[in-house]
Amino acid sequence: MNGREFLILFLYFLSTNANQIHRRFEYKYSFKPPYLAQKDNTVPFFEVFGNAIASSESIRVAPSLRSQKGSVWTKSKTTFDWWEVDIAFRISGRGRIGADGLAFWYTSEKGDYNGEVFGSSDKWNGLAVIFDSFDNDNKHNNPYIMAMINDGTRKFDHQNDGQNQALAGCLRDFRNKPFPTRAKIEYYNNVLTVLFHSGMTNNEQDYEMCLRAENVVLPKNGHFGISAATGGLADDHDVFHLLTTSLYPPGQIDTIGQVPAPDNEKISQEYKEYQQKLERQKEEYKKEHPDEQKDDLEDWFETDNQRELRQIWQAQTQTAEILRELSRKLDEVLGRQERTLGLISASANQVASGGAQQQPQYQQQQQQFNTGTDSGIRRQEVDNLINTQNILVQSIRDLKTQLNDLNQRSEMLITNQKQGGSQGGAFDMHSLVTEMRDGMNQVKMSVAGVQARVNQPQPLQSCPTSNCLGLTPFLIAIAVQLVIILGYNMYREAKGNQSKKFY
Ligand SMILES: [Ca+2]
Ligand SMILES: [Ca+2]
Repeated sequence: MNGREFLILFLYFLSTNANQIHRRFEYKYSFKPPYLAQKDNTVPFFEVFGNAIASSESIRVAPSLRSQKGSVWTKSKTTFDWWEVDIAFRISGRGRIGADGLAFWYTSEKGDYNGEVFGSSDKWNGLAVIFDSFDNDNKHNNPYIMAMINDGTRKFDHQNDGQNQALAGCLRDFRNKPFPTRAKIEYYNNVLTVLFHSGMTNNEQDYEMCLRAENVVLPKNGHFGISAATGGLADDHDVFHLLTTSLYPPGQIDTIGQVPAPDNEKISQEYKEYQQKLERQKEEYKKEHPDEQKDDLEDWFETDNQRELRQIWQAQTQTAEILRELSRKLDEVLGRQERTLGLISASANQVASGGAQQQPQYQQQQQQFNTGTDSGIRRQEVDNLINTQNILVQSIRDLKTQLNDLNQRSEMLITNQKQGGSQGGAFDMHSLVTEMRDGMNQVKMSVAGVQARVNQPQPLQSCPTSNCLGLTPFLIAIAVQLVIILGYNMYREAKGNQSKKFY
């Protein structure tokens, strides 16, 4: 790398670095749990006024009792021009309607909690972001979030909920949410932005834009504060944290943002001392409260409401997950369906354009089987063949039965002839011959029936059963039997005539 390339890279690094806003967390203008309040209920770097009560986890700025007022203010004024403040709070009450509300302040002087505006002074100099719970003008537009700038001359118009005095605002319900509601108030380059987190999830990213105003001019140095008040109706107003970050335009951190060296050392020393003091107090507190463990354990249990809310939230999250999964699967199915439709229309086009030889092999086979264009046999033919075979077997069985019957009769006839002599022989003989003729006719008819039914051109490959009997041998056997019987009768008659001659 030569010197020129290095210079270009260095300039590029400077320019990208210069485009970013510098942010610095301001611990002197912030509070957060745990150990939010010390054992004397003071909050480091803050002052607590009125009915406000600080605990290790939160500050109850105004409790759910009638006509309460409380506030918490930074001790020192800001030393930076631009800032972002993130507050997490919960306004909750049993009533469908609550009162009065909570306000975030950035003013040149601290407000008085005995004041008329949500636990602070009227005619303030600076900014108020008001979370107004109660609908004084009955326009059904509360709870409402609004920003109002005051130069120390205007009185807040409670009757109209400050409607005509607001810089900007948004209609959001911030009461009784499962998770703490949050607001991010940013003042940078004279642009005021308020983002709001509805408290429906515990996702850090769920902020929504509430308001944005340009050309906002606030006092150069001021105090941050939070105040709240109740009236005839009363909500609990709890604040969990206030986190301040100072903002510096790109390139300014080296000059303006950088505090002078002696000051820097002083602040570091202060912070170190504060940390040590905090640790000492923690240990003392533990010594003085050996049953603290038990109290901590109680935090592990939740009230019915908390449990219910948690379950609702879990169910909601699960439902959302399932919906996402369903939607994904539906997309998949739709995709497959489209692909299949595409394939079908493509193959239809091929068939139409005479490209049948390109069909899948199984389709071809299927078609051949159905139409019989191949040398193979059709399904219907196979069925016919089996039916015919069954009929043939049955007919042959019938024939065999009749043949046995005939055989028995002829045997009986011969026996009778042997035993009965010539008495009445002629008559018996005649009737027997008639019976035999009938039997023969039956056999003939059966054979004709079988021939009519078996009209298949192709002969059976093999005999289905052991009772298989050829038609020609069968007829020959009948003929032979008849010849024997007739011959025997003729012989008997001739013998009879001879004997008559002797007598
Ligand atoms: Ca109001
Ligand atoms: Ca209203």
